[in-house]
Amino acid sequence: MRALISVTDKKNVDYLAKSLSDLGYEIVSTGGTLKKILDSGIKAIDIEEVTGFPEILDGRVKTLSPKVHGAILYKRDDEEHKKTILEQDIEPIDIVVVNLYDFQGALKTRDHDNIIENIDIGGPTLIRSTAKNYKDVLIVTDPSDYEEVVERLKNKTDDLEFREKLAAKAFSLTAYYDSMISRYFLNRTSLDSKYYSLGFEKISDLRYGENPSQSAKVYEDNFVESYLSNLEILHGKEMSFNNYNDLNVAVELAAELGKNSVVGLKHATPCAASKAESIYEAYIKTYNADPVSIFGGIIAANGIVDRDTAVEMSKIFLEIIVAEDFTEEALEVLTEKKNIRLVKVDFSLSSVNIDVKYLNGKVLIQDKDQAVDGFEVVTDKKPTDSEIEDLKFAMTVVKHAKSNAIVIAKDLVTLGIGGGQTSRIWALESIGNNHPDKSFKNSVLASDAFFPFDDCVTLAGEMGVKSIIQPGGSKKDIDSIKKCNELNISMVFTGQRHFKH
Ligand code: 93A
Repeated sequence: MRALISVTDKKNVDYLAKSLSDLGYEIVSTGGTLKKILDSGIKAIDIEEVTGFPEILDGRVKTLSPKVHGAILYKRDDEEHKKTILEQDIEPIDIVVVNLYDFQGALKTRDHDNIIENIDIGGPTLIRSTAKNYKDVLIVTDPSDYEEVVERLKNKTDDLEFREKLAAKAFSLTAYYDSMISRYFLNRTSLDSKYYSLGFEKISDLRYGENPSQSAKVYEDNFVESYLSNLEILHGKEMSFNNYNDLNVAVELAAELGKNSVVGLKHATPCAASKAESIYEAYIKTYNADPVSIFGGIIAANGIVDRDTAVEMSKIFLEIIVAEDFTEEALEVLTEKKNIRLVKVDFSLSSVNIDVKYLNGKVLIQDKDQAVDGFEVVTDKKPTDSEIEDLKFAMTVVKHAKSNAIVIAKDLVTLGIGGGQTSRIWALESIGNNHPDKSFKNSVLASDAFFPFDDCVTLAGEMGVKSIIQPGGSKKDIDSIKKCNELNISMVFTGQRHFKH
């Protein structure tokens, strides 16, 4: 009986080699792995003795030999195969233990030559050969399986079901590994390939999905470094499916609004936002902008939460506070609340320019909606400088609200956000209805898409709006422009629609 061991992650390999050796397996191994095994005082032979060929090309060719792959791939119950093995003087291999060159780690070095060197060829080939012949040969790719493998071999419970599971794990590893390599090359060459594999690593099971009846998991996209890559949960229960989804939107918006902005969010749509001189000031403004919806919501702060801010935040029930960081004193205040989640994200990392939607058997992949940029004044009246700041602010917020969406803002604070409405005028009406006591005098308005009629302008004028930003592009733009001129409202067109569904 023979076991071939060739691993980059050498964790517990001595335990495994010793156990297999004790069970009567002859250990065959490659360069670094062999050294580690021999150094632990376990008997093993060099792969070169099996291949009859030295490791060449700096180890690029070590196990790529018919002596190795014949030993793995031959079907034990096939007379022709058996004959061939005997004729070719090939000694069977019964167990293959492999894990791969650290391609993911090499990506971080951003050194192309080093990355190329870390593309494992022989390893995946061993894995695929063995997993294909899983009925006869055991494939072990995960060090956390070593103990179970040894136990099952000892008790002779390494049944077909177990072997097939190990094969499934092995093929999912090589598929993941290849998808990382393919993304690296597609990225470099900007090739629009016919085939596209993303490749995700599971980081945890979630208690449930969007609703308790749905099961769910969370995976990491190791190919990118973005806001949520180094997410740290400093306090509170584990994150739920909705927590992740909501937090992502809140962070994206706070990042786009910039330093010292604070976003309040519920059900993946912002309910209030502001940008100020400090996180404290921004939090107070955001809270006051909608003290109703924020109950049980998420606060994203693009900056450091200090003690005073924490005291204010602790006055209401919040699901999550996500921030660039928290001072020690702020943590003391906030950790007194058991149910709140305190999360740290790195706002200095960038957003990932990819948006994926899985439909029933179709996958839609698009670029992210780009930042708000540039506009053209279309009315007689021009917006003032401070109105321009507010218009850009409101457009940034409306971009992150569900369509149809309208945002009214003033002095870099939202006065009302109407999102997720099936009619545009309802989005605007809902702002007035939801904030009955609020004055919208001298405010600005942003719309995520054009006005099909002049009804929104008419209502905005009645509410006290003085300036409007919208993409434009309706056949009836002229009606809205005329109405603005009539009501002495300035209006700008961006030419960029921001639907979000
Ligand atoms: O360079 S390779 O692609 N060529 C090979 O023939 C080969 N065989 C095994 N890499 C190869 N391996 C890999 O070497 C294994 O996948 C394993 O990760 C690694 C172990 O090398 P060492 O034992 O020298 O540390």
